[in-house]
Amino acid sequence: MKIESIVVREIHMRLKSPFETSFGTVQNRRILLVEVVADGVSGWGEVTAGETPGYNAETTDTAWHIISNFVGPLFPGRFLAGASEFPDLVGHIRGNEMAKSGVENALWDAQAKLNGLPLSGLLGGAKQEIDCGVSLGIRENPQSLVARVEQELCSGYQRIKLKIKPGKDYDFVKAVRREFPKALLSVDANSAYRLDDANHLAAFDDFDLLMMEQPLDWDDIYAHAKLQPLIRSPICLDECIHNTRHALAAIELNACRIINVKVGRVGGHTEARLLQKVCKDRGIPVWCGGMLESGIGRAHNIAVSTLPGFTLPGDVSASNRYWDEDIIEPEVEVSPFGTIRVPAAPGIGYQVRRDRVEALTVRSQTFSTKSQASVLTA
Ligand code: OSB
Ligand code: MG
Repeated sequence: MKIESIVVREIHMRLKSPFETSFGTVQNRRILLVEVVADGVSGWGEVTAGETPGYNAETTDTAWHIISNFVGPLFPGRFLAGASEFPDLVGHIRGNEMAKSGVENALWDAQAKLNGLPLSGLLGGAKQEIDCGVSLGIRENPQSLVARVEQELCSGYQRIKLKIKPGKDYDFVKAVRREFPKALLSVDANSAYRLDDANHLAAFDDFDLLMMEQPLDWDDIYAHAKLQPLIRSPICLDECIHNTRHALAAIELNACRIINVKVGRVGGHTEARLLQKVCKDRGIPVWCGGMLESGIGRAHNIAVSTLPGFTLPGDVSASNRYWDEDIIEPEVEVSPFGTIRVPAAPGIGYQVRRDRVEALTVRSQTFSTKSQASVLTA
C-alpha cells in the first residue's frame, strides 16, 4: 500500500465521571487520533498515552512531539507491503511505544479495509465474541464501591477489577468480597507498593483474587519475581511489559503468572500479536487492558482480544460507561452476558463519526506527499 498522508489530531473528551487510580484522577481526556490514507482508504488509530506521566513515561504531549517530528515525516509517499513492516521502520525511535502504536494501528485498519477483511481476521483472530470485565476507580468508601460493583455485575460483566492504593485497599476489597463471594475479582495497584509491603500484600490472599495487577514499581520485573513466591494471588504485570522481550524475562523469572496486554503499551498490533503467542506457548494467560479509550482505541482492543492467547476477560467495556457520546457508530455495546460481538465489517468495523471528530479537534497536523507538513490549531 502507498501511504498518501498521515493526520495527527488532538481531541478533547470528558469522561462521564472522574477515574481515580493510585497515580491520580482524570476526567478531561486529551486524546490523539491518527488517520492514515493509503491507496485512497482511511485507517484510524488512537494514541493511548495519558495526560500525565503517571502510568508510564509517555503523555499526550510527548506522543505529539514524537509523531510530529519523527514518525509523521517518514511515511508519506512510501510503499509498505503491510502494516507489520512498520515496527522495523521506526525501530530507531527508542521507547515511545504509545506514539508509534497510534500510527501503526491506523495502518492496520487501512490494510484490513483494503483487503476487505475485519481487522480481527487480518490479525488472525477467530472469536466472534469477546469476554468483558470492568475496571473500577478508587472510591470514597467501601459502601459506594460495593454499590458500583453490584451495578456492573447486574449489567453482566464477567470480572471486576478494583483499583487500590495504600490506605484504600484491604477494607475495600474485603467489603466487596463479603458481598459477592463468587465474583471473579482482581485488584490493580498501578505500582503503589514496595517489596517491603509483602506481608500487607499477602493479606489479600484471603480474597481469592483472580490476580493482583502491577503491585510494585512500573519498571521493576525483578522485584515482582521476589514478591510472587510470598503471595498466593497470581501477579499480573501491566506497566513493566513494553515488548515481548520483557514478557520473556518476566516469565523466566517467575515475576508473574498472567500478563495484561495493552496494544499501545507494547507499540502496536504487530508486537501485541507476537507477545500473546509467546505467552500462549508458555502457558501464560493474557487479557486486553484499557486506557480509557475513545471508540477508535476500543475497536482496536476488541480486534486484538480475538487472538487465541487472550483467554481472560479484558478491560474492554461499553462506550456508554465512559462517554455520553462516543466518536464511532455504532457505539460499543456489551450483552447481558458480558460479551462484545466482534464486528464483521472491514477494518476496525465501526464508522468514525468524522463531523464529531472535527468538532472535538483542538489541533491537527498533516503530513502528505502533496504538501509540506501543515499545522492547524482550532
Ligand atoms: O492500569 O489498567 C490500568 C486506566 C488508565 C491507566 C491505567 C489503567 C487504567 C484502567 C482503566 O484500569 C481501563 C479501562 O477501563 O479503560
Ligand atoms: Mg493496570
